[in-house]
Amino acid sequence: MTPDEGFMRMAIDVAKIGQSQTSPNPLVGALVVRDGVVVGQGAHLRAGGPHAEVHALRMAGDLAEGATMYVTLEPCNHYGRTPPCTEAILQAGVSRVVIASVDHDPRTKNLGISRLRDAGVEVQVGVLQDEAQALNKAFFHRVDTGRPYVVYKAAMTLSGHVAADTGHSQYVTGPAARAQVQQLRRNHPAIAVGIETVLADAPRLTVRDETGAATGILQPTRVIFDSHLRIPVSAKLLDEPGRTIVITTEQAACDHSEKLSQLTAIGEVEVIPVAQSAGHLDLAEGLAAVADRGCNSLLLEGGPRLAAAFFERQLVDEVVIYIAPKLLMSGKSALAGSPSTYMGEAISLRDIQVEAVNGDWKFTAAVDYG
Ligand code: AOF
Ligand code: ZN
Repeated sequence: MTPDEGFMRMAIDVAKIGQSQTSPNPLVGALVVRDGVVVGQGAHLRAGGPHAEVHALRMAGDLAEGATMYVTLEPCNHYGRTPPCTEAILQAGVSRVVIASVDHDPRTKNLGISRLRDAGVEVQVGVLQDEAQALNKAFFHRVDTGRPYVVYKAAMTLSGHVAADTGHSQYVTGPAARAQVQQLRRNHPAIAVGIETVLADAPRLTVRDETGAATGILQPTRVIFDSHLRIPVSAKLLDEPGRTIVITTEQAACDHSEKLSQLTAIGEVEVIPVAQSAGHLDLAEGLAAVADRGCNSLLLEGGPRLAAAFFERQLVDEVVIYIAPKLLMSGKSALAGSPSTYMGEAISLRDIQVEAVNGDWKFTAAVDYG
């Protein structure tokens, strides 16, 4: 590992401090290094807060003059919620900037690098680039596609069932796997389910502590896909702390205008009408609305019909599937899409990781639509 890689590794570790709390912004870490000594460090912790470079420069003070900055993402060159980092870097007199990954935000993409170079700063790009890009795969996905990075999560038996025929599902996996799911919810700014799951299971879709109380200042945005606006105004998740977005069709919003105004009168509830095709709402348009509301990623928790519709429209990017070593002789399948005819229709998974979780198995993979 070269000295540059060594410092960039530290900057990546610093960036991780902001994990799951910076959306819609990226994770960014920065170090200011003078004569081989780290004199400043910073992480971006939340949208609207100072950028990583600003924290690091403040800590370094006068020592930033003539120093090297290591930063995991190209310094911004635009006025957003905060002023451009390129100007702060130039003002502090930093003479060399080492960058892991170019920013994809069109307001800055390559412009931060050229601004610094034009001002006479030595700039090196691409040190530990793959790791830095992996860190921000959700942010880059949102900026590149206008939709959140979608992770499908399910817990099923080895026979592929998520519940018995009666709908009974408590519990498929053991306590360790269920605790991991709470952690997974913490890692995503949005959680989505279909209306059938809301009606059948009355889920709360909150991050909870051991006592069952919804905790923390960062509850995920709950997203309900509800083509016909069937959600009852009394649904308990509408009263949970945090924001709820109900995505429905323009037609349903017209047909149920009274319910629509009752729903929007509840605290942090927003109903978003989108276009309709073949009787169902346009999922991609719904996802774009979620991205526009500041969510870099979305955890899709089911049910079987909604999940299959997401896969059929190629909208799932990654899967996290917990498998319990149990066989149900009959039950509800994890996925319920259009009838299939050939094995060749199967969607392939790649980059598979399998992990034992106290008697259950966790299976993580990227989705390959070919
Ligand atoms: C950096 N360092 O720590 C972050 C950057 O609304 P703002 O002002 O926070 O700007 C958000 C954009 O700035 C975001 O889309 C991304 O391009 C960049 N984020 N850049 O140099 C940081 N968080
Ligand atoms: Zn910045």
